[in-house]
Amino acid sequence: MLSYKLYKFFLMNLVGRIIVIVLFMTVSAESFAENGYELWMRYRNIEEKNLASTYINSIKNIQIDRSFPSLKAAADELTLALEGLLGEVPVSDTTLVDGTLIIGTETSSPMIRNLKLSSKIAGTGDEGYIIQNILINGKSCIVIASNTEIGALYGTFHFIRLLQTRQDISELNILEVPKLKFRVLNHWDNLNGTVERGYAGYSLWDWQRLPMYVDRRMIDYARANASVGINGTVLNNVNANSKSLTREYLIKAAALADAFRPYGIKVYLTAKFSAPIEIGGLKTADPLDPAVRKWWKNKVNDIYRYIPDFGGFLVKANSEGQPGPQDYHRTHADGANMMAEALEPHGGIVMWRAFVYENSRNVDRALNGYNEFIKLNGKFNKNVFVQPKNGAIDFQPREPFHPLFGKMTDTPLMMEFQITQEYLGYSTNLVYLAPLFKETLDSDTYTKGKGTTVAKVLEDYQRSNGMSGIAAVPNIGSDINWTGHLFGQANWFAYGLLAWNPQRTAEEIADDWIKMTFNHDKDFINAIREMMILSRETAVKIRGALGLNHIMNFATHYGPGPWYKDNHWDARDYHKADTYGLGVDRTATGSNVVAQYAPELSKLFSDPKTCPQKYLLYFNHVAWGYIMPSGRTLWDELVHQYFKGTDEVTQMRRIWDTMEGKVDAQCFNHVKQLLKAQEDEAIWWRDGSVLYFQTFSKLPIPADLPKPEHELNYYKRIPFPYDWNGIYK
Ligand code: GCW
Repeated sequence: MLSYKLYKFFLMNLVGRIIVIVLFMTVSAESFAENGYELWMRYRNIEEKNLASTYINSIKNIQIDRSFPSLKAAADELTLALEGLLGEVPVSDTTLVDGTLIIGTETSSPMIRNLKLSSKIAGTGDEGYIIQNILINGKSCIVIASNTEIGALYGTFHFIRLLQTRQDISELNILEVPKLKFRVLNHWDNLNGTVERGYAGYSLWDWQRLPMYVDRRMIDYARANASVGINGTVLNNVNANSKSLTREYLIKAAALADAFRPYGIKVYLTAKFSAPIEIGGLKTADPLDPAVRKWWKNKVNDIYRYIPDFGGFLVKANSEGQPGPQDYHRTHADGANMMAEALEPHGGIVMWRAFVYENSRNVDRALNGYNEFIKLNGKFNKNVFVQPKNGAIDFQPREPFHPLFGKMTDTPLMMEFQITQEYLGYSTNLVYLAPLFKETLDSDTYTKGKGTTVAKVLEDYQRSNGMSGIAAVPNIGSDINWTGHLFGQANWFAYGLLAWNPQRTAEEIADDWIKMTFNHDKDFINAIREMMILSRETAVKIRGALGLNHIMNFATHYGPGPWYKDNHWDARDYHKADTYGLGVDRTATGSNVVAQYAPELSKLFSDPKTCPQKYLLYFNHVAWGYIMPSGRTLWDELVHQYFKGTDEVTQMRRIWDTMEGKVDAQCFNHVKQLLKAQEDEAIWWRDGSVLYFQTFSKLPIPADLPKPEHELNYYKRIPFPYDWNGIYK
């Protein structure tokens, strides 16, 4: 009754109406607060008046042929960007004026054809582009030209990035070609909508409503990927479900492929090795069985009927319980080649994962992947990639590069990184991953002499094997800001740019991302960049100092667990703490993982004096009293690392706290809350781990450091409510 009266009051009364309008405006303002949905494609008005008018004068007329889908996508993006950045959209006609922006290929644009840029454009390959200021008939123009429409779209995104980061666009002479051909995201999305190790809500793929309904979000996903050059997406989890290969699901996947195509993104699927049995009605999945081979051929032909540019399969076989060729006493090569033969006539590829290990406490897991695959070097079809993770264990905060890099001389390797923070505090923690990616890519394998970096190894396969590639497990989900943590967006962004060009630095990528996501205040940029760069080392100090790894809670992969053990798994296998010291002996006196590396590295890693400190305990079992380069004993250094790590998180939190008012309030509070949680968790890790290792070292915590507040058992018992295994298995 009361509400009816109020309603009448508001409608009938002038003051009431004004109140309604004000209320509406407040609510609208609130709902337009920034929630991170736009990602780095945040096209806010350029406030610097002079710069904005220079840009406006340089972009007065856009000439682009919208009848090509990728060029239409480029034109749409430019419209959106220029409207946002400059407040106006240039005309689009055929007149040539000062400030004409010409975008396209020699096929799509007669103007580009007439410019005689052929030899230059030829050097841009299938996906590259040039961006250049050119005087045409006395008019200053900017030309974005390429061999393919997708190249022009990438060039357009690059051009928009120049504006977003406030670059001078009067003397452009850019030629970009991606260094790696396949730049892929490996989603771990399940058909029931959950995401394995996904911490940003549920899967983006709406299997129920596809193909009738394709959400606008699919286009925004494609835009984001294209803006950083990602050109492939594996839709489903490597812990695969055969159903994804049934007609019902292929039709749905085809709808996604159609949506992504203008953005240059190919769709891939995971292939469950036992699919011929599960959905094909066969009795076996033996890769040498003719009926099985035929089944895969037919299945692949079928897929191409729905998705004519289907990318291929990603396969996890004989790993963590997944079926595979070894179930039939065949090799990984037998399995991969069977699928590769079916895909080859269509131009598809196989990405065969090298993440295999014997689930046995007697074997050092770091040995397995290399041993299994090195003997198959050169035995794979030419359209097969073997895909190792960046390190031999499992996406740890820090691991040395996987020893297969540089050693698989005759079979191309495709890098697999993880963007989702499975071992790095989920989407609660701010950890900028570009330094991690760079560390691996820049690692020198020495396999063809000094300077044979992992990046070079990956790139060289393009010349030797005609294909090169990189993949990453994304952190993307249905959360409104896509990645759970706003700063998680930076990791998606950084992965894309590094996949395009592994030479780029973590710092310059961070700078671009900050400018595109937040603002252009120099002090803000410097402080946030510093915080981001520091964040990875900070995470390592807390979760894997001095080369420690895999000492998290095993059930959840969240929080500390150096004490964790069950029937199959014991964290002590990964840290080997005893009264003598700490670390895993992987030298010749131990599991001899060092022998899998080039002799230069093997020698370096085998001696605690020459082993880089960051890998010390990965390769060596070191005495508690061993004197570290700092002059401290190993024990004191370890404890110092834990304390330094937590201090750094506090520092990060404080830096962010000073940014109030410099970023949107909603974003500010989001990050502020998460940094507080990160700080609390760092203390949990620190105190729990220090007290646990102390039970072996029997040494006191250095006098200059505070003592943990509680007993070890307190930290061991801290529950983690989000029991991943309980929910999804
Ligand atoms: O470390 C493990 C993860 C699994 C994952 C696996 C893999 C997809 O805990 O969740 O399964 O790695 O990479 O295959």
